[in-house]
Amino acid sequence: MTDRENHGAPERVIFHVDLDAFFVEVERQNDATLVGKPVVIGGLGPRGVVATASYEARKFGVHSAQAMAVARRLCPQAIFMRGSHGLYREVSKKFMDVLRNYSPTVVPVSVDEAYMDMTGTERLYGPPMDAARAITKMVRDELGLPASIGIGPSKLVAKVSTEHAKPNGIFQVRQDEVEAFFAPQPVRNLPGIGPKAGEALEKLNISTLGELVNAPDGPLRRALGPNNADHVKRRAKGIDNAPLRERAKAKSISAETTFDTDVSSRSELEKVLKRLSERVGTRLRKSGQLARNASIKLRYGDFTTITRQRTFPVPGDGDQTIYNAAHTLLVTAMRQRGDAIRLLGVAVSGLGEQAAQLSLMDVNPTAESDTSAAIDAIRDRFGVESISRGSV
Ligand code: TTP
Ligand code: MG
Repeated sequence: MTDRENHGAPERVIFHVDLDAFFVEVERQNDATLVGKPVVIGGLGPRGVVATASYEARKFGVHSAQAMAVARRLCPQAIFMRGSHGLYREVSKKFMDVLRNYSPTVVPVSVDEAYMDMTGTERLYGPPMDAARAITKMVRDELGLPASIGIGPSKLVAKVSTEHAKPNGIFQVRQDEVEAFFAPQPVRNLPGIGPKAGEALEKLNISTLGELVNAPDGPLRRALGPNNADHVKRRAKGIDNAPLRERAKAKSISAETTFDTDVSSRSELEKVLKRLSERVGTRLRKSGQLARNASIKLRYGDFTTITRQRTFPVPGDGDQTIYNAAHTLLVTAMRQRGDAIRLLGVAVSGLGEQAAQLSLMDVNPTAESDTSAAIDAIRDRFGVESISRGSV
């Protein structure tokens, strides 16, 4: 007998809906010549990063967060584009509105992804598979975009199911199928297992969720920390009782690096600052929000730590916007105290929807991104050295 039967509560029906190759499919709406071809969207400059790739390009190994230079090597025949970020935010809103036709509980988790509570909707829409088919059809009819849906008794199971549904599919896992579904999955498929935890588990010879469930607690706790180990083990069994509406959205997005040896070289710090800005920018754009401020965090060799914050002229999500503000802060801080630095961090805050409305009022927060695109286009034609921005 399962826990659920003990409690007599009805099985929850949670949908996790995620658009397929979101940025690419929006571009295809505007330009049908992109259909069926490998398309890669992201930063086109020399240090650019892939935001997303069409499934045709993924076959060559191209994926999100990869260096654009690597993507170009793997799939030189692809069409490379900077993308239209203001448009993605607008389409994202319409997508969430479509979902709200089917459930009062729609919880967006990123620009192209939401959880829906579909418990008790059978009388309205029929079995979950039928409801899911109706939703993907409406998304296709209204927005022209392909979506995939994972269905499960919890957010966790629904989310993992979506990976099996993609692209353009629906995949349902019922409560009594959860354990068997999870056991053979690689540990990294479990949301929350990042590269670090993945590595720690690898060292313990744990590669699947089934192995994780059966691993002895001692080593697991030493590898992941005592509280985290228990939590991860429960999730590896597919146990997740989290309500759909969890904590409030993150108030900030940050990335930081601790150096092996303290650094005082300005050019070295600028290089790292650039990389951190790009990492934060990528996550910000994925969240579909704009930020009002950027901040830096500096920890010196003696462990004193400072943070400094700066507000953007207009809310933005561009790597360059973030880098410019962070750079100004770094230069000022270094002038005040020139000691070697142990840790460098970049964050954005003041995240919000209110900011997105600005773009509809023609204050164009992506103007800088568009400039980047123009520069990138010239670079593509005449080589990297032909034009460089004054400030960098
Ligand atoms: P995802 O849903 O992760 O990716 P996707 O929609 O492109 O492809 P699929 O869901 O079919 O696997 O992210 C949604 C969008 O967010 C994506 O189109 C581009 C953006 N994004 C980034 O800019 N950087 C990233 O690292 C990721 C993962 C996404
Ligand atoms: Mg997606």
